[in-house]
Amino acid sequence: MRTTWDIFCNVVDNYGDIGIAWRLARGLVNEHGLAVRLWVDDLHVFQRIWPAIDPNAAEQSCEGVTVCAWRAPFAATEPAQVVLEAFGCALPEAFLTAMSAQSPPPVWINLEYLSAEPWVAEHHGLPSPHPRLPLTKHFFFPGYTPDTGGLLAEADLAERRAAFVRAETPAFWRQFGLDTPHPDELRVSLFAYENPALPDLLDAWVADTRPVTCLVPEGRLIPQLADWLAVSSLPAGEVHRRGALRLHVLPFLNQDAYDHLLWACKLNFVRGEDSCVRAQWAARPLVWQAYPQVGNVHWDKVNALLVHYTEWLDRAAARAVTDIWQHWNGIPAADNMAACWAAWRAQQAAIEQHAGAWCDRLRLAGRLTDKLVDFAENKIKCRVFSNP
Ligand code: TRH
Repeated sequence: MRTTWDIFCNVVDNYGDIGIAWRLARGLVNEHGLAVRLWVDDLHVFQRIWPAIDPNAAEQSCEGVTVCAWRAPFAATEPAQVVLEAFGCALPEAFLTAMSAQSPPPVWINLEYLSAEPWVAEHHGLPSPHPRLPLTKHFFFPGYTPDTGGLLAEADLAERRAAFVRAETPAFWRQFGLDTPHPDELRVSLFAYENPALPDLLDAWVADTRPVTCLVPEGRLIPQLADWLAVSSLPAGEVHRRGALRLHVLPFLNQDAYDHLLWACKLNFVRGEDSCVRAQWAARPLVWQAYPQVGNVHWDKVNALLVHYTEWLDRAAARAVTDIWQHWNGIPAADNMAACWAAWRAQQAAIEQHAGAWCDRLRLAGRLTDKLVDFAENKIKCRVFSNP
């Protein structure tokens, strides 16, 4: 019989929580044949990254996953064998009680946020008993090294990307009214939070000696871009030119089409967590903007990933990558954006080459879905033996 899983996702803001939960749910069904129920408290946000989702349905089947609206009060439901709480979203009290009434109780896992910081490996897999109920939650930490929970990636991701790149993607560009890029042209995708460094970056692209085409999916950056362009609105489909820069606003894409954009561009500005990992798997250079946290805690995350990412780069290229990432995240040590961009351009070839090698190294961390399934199946076996 197929092992059953319940995944709970509370959409805090943005798309990362549901983006990761959805990717994970699809992977568990497609690659491991599990029966997965995904509980989501905001189906409207879900629909943005996956348009087939009906935001009004209490229950629907999508890509083999049973998607349920997570509403309060939570209706009585029999818990699955494995219950995964995405990012400490706090399970409904009634559901916890139902879990504790089962014998043996479900395997309870909290999926944590991704970080390259060294403490992650020490915390991965640790148990935490519930203060009242006979339940134990386990912390599962994704990460960049083999001693962590690894990274989300489909088993066939590299092949799908290679096939897309081999096809040279003219059809992909045509859907946005764009030609295949000129060899001299730099196509950049830009997905970011509001950022004080943005105007200087755009100015640097305007002044570039070679053409830069920037593709921006609709979202939080649009008002800031409209200000910089001095236009009152900036709907999807608009194109603006300033010096060497051509700026295109794209519609917000579904999660798979966004992957194609990352594969098709020569440089990707990404943010948060999921797009950052996808840009790394794209084997293209990236600039990451971490999700801003109180007290600039996110700077540690940026610097920790930089340590890994630049380890095998030569000094000048490592400096160029570090400077532009740090400047983009507001970390004070970095130079001004014009200088960062000039240095990045000077090292572009080395950085491009490194992006492919980095992808090979990432595989050593292991695939999160495989590791999560192993973790849960081992716990299930232990319970069967201790509850004959
Ligand atoms: O949207 P985000 O800023 O999400 C954030 C982070 O995950 C952060 O860690 C978390 O704490 C916070 O939410 C609450 O960035 P992220 O993680 O890259 O997620 C974006 C998702 O949206 C990802 O799955 C890719 C998807 N996406 C599309 O499907 N279409 C698009 O056009 C774009 C730009 C993104």
